[in-house]
Amino acid sequence: MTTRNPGGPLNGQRPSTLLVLAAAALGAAFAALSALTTPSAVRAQAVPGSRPPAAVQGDQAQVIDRPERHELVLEVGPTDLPAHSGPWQVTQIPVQSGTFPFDATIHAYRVEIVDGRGRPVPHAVLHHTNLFEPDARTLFSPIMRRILAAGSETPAVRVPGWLFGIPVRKGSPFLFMTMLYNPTGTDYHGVRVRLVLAYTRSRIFPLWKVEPFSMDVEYPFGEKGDGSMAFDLPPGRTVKTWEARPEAGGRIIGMSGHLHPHAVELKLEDMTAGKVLFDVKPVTKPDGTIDHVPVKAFYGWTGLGKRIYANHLYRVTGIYQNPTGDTIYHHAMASVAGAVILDGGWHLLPADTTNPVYRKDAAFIKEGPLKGTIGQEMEGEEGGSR
Ligand SMILES: [Cu+2]
Repeated sequence: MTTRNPGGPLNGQRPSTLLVLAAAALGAAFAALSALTTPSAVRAQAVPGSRPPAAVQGDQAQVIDRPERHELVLEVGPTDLPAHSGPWQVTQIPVQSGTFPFDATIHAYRVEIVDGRGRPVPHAVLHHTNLFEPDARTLFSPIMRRILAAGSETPAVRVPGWLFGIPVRKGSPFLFMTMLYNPTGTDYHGVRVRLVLAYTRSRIFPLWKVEPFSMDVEYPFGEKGDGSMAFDLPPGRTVKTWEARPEAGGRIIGMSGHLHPHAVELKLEDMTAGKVLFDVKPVTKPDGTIDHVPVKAFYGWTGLGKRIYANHLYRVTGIYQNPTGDTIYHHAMASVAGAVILDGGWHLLPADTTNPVYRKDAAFIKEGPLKGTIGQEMEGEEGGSR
């Protein structure tokens, strides 16, 4: 959503930025985790296979365990992707559901995309993918739990499985959403998307089970209430904030965020204690666009993590400086994301499915990847951490 290019492959239409945000933010959460350890991110690769195409155009994701590789594969599709198609020109795969087959923690994930003959498809066709857990909520908002997310630019993310992991539980449901398009000049048929989760099943490891979190200045649904997290930038300075109390206390072990061009600062404060927990300026490229938002890992002599308390109020702030004389519409986003060790050990934060905020979020998710409003295209989406 950073560039205005109505003639681009996405035809000037903007998918739900709520979900785009989730992809960026959860990538940031994993990036924060990996910053605590030796980063060993490797480029996501499609693994060639020779599965015949099967008709699975229902609403169930296939769940395939690869026990020898400690990988759980969630697969959706097939669909066809004609060359030079925006999201509105391809047949999107509806949101698919499934259940986790066993208790595990996830410490790495990647996306594989293959065509009907099992050949790899370029990751350029993936706009974003999200994994939700309907029975649970997020730490700072009663919306549905976001387990992880990825976009085409997301490298495979990996942290040591003995050290950290995000728990999933046997029998708990998930929703898997994928948005595809095809900016390339090649037609792809029978395309399937696989979210490959590297898991640990151990009574001892990982040492820390963590919960991802994010806070956006436009939470929960944006100023127009349509799920769009993008806001307008009038000339000069714009400051946006959102405040919430977390559902549980804990220790934040790492953080990053997501910003667009003209952003100057992003911070998270404990308003109750009057403390700044995170305060960064984006790293920009020579042309002024965002290269990345710094990743901060919190550990040192005083121990692991920065404390957050359930009875404290937290504020996320995004600051922009628009140097042009004109308002830039639907331009800006600002969110922080990270990973928390919950007090008392990891526990599910149960969803209150009667909460109106939960219900509205769930309705947006079930509408599928094209939910959202007409706006700018998001080819220039950037600024998340890698
Ligand atoms: Cu964005």
